[in-house]
Amino acid sequence: MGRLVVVSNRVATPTETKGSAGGLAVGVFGALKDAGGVWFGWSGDVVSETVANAGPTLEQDGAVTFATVGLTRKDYDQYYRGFSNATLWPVFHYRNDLARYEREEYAGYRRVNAWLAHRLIKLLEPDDVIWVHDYHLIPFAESLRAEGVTNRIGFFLHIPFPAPQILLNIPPHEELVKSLCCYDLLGFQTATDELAFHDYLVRHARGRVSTTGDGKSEAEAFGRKLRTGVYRIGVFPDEIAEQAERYESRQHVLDLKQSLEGRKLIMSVDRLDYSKGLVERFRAFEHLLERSPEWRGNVTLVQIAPPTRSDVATYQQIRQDLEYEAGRINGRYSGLDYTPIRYLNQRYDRWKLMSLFRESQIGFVTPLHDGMNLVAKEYVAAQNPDDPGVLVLSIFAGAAAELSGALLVNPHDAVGMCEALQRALSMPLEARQRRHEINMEALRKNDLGVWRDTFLHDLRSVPVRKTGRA
Ligand code: ADQ
Repeated sequence: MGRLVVVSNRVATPTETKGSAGGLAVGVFGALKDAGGVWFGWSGDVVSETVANAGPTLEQDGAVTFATVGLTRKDYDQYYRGFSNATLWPVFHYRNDLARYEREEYAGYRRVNAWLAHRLIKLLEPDDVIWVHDYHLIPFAESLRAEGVTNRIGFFLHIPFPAPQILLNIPPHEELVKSLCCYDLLGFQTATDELAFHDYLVRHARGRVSTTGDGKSEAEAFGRKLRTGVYRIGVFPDEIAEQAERYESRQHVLDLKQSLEGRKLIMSVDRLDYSKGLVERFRAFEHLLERSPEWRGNVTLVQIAPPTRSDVATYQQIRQDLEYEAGRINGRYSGLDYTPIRYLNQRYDRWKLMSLFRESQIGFVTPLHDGMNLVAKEYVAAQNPDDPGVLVLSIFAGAAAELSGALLVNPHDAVGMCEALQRALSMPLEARQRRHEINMEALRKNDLGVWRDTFLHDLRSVPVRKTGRA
């Protein structure tokens, strides 16, 4: 079996791959350790051109090499802050209204992909299998192929793939899809995402799609052939359960319990991002307090949302909007000893989050669009099976296709979300346990290891190309 080469925008540090039970970094690192190989990508540093070109920096951990490069300010602005996060991210999350398109940024995006691919080449061995992750790296395989690389290359998209009518908003949509067709295997989070990609091929690229016996698809477009499939990313539920239980009587949980004074707790944890539906969520909670006076003073929403991408303008706006909403709702319903929304703008350690999830009666996870949403899965896994909380989940999270024990809501329907909260708050133990069991079964059936192993098995089964150029 050849080595595995993982390529992602950011590379986890060797410490991150060990620290957090169940994290994505741990899952991917597991596969790297088994096969031996390289994890390649951006270090997260912005550096001078000389330093960037001197890379990659190599760090060895057993059979795994962590290979990272820095980006220049211009590359960072055009590739990362620009086309990746101000064009692709919003459009792929159906927020054309927040997207901008600049030709120079797109050119920078392609230039950085080609440059990264070139830097990887000297680390490659002939039978390596290459697994590329996410929207920052759509043209990566095309750049490798242009340099004659014939290895098997797979791509997993962590975010939604938009319906063709939405994708058309990005002027070079055709080039992007053509680049995707240079991969041997494309993995999507849900059947809806895969279907949207097929739809584009058939309706806008005169392509063809057929299904293979094993539920996967073969596609042909732009004179290229590739396979596609659905690989739902998961967590390691039993490790999370064990972690949540182990830390449930630590000081941070006791402090929270004491401060709640017997009130019910609704927990939400997200990166501060407009795709996560935070404003809509706060308004739904406001509806609960408005329509159900009996809950005023008796239920608290804890929202943990550390800022991300704070140098992208739309992220500054969402932060302001949320602060305004939290202040407004708290101004309306707070008492001398009661604050309805506790909005915390900071990151928490994973073990702390899991034990806080276990303490809460509701996990309130309501993105407007989300590839999967691992928080929903982590919330379920962290519950005490003897007295589990209820997951209230958006139909627009990829996780909704699997977690049929959740109360599903439409995040655009504030009253509907409020009704789901009412239902969850007063749900009898037996019903909560039944729902929890259904969800846990889904998590165990399709854990992070299954996601990783199935994708890699399928990628290794693809016939090798004879020439680099597609
Ligand atoms: P994200 O948009 O980052 O990921 P999500 O899957 O919810 O979304 O979270 C990823 C991880 O970050 C989870 O393990 C979570 O615990 C952690 N996290 C989130 N908020 C945190 C906080 N406030 N403090 C500490 N940790 C926090 C993208 C896609 C998702 C997809 C994942 C994985 O947008 O749809 O599920 O990749 O494929």
